[in-house]
Amino acid sequence: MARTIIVSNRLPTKVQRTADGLTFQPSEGGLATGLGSIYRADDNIWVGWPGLFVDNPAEQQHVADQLRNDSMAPVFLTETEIRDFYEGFSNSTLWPIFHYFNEYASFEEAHWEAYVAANQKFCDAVLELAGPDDTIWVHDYQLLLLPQMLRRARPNATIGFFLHIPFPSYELLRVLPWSKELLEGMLGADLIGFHTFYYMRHFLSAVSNLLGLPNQNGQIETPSRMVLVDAFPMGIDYERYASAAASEAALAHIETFREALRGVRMILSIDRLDYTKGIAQRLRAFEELLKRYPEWREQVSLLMLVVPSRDQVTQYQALKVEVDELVGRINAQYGTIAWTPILYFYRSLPFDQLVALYRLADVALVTPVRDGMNLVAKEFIACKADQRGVLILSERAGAAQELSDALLINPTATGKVADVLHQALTMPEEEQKSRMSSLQALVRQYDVFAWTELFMNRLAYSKIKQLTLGTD
Ligand code: GDG
Repeated sequence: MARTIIVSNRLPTKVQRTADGLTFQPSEGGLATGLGSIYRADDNIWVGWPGLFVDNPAEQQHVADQLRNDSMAPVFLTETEIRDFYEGFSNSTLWPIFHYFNEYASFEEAHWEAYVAANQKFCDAVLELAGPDDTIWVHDYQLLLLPQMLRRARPNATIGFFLHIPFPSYELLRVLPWSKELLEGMLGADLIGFHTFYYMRHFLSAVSNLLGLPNQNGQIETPSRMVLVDAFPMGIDYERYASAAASEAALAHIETFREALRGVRMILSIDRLDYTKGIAQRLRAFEELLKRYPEWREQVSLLMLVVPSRDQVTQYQALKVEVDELVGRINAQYGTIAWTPILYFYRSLPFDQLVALYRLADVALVTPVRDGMNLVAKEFIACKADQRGVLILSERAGAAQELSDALLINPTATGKVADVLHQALTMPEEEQKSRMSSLQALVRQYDVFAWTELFMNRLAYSKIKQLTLGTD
């Protein structure tokens, strides 16, 4: 029977080393939930790195055995691969370039070589499991070369690829010395998916400019095959967030948080510590709110949850220092004995506390300078049981293409964001509810299950099309 094999850099299980040995915890990411129904069904499997360095063969065997019970197969990365492939080419070359931070990018030949070798390692792991008729769905920027590698080994396989981050304009992409190889790598797939129409357009123009391959309505004819390109905006598991936010556990947390806030309104911000998320811009906008609208002093706090991320990469360390300093300065300048302007947490919170914060917040302030989609914005919407609350969203997040009833802002326009914050805090309840109900209808309908189904159906269709065109 034909199977589906999901491949991503990280597995949907977090393996961690503790004093008591290795622990295995399901990851709560949207991808894991959305694809859960696929990889756990039949003989399907998810291939990826378990997220930590394991070199002892007995320990590797133990990890593999544990994961196999939950339909996963590990790819073990060496310390050099973690440094050069993951922290190096993936997070210090591709991530900054694809998010328009070209001044942050490094261009190391050794990192590129490690990237090619690591993609080959993932390829070998998939080939060990995949039969010639299996469907393979590859995810994200760490594995751009994998579709082509798989295609060479399995010419008839059905291969899908989805990019979770933006695809940059041709002018940015061409900065990369390896841009052609990366595009060719992606073109090994039958179907290539992006979050938005704009990313798709950038990709198509790069393929045309760099490889000389034109397209017709998102269909690229390569010398050997037809490749389909399309936009699939990713959704969330809406019901999971909505029901968790209405649960007893969440309500108990909300009560505790509400008491601690003592009537002070709350603006919420949640993200990984990443320079793409506009955290410093957000802090400056909140400071500007306190400056321009002094009536909000002692009346509103910014609750900022920042989840540690990629702390081995230099720019992330520098950003941590910048954010710490900004928070310290603003709190020192405006804080009083009774009120702390910014409640700042550098850690991740358990799921039921997270949804309690979403439900309690008056405003969600989502200000990335670039973001493929941004699921936080959608999760906030799903948690708003009483439809009160306002979403302020950067127009540079993929999510802004869909969530037009949010208050859309340019994150670098500090003064304007402060004005929009004031607008959100004073928005009549009726308007809040009418905006929120249309946002909810949209996020509920296009959830992560709909997204998965749409992609898989289109992938199956792309294969049928290949066969009827006889280009296979
Ligand atoms: C990439 C793209 C795209 C955060 N803090 C806690 C916590 N989270 C969860 C959120 C959300 C997830 O992390 C973050 O997802 P985002 O989509 O906002 O951002 P990235 O991590 O950058 O994801 C992005 C995404 O891929 C999917 O394609 O949308 O553009 O960059 O689910 O809830 N979860 C818990 N505690 C926390 O403290 N439990």
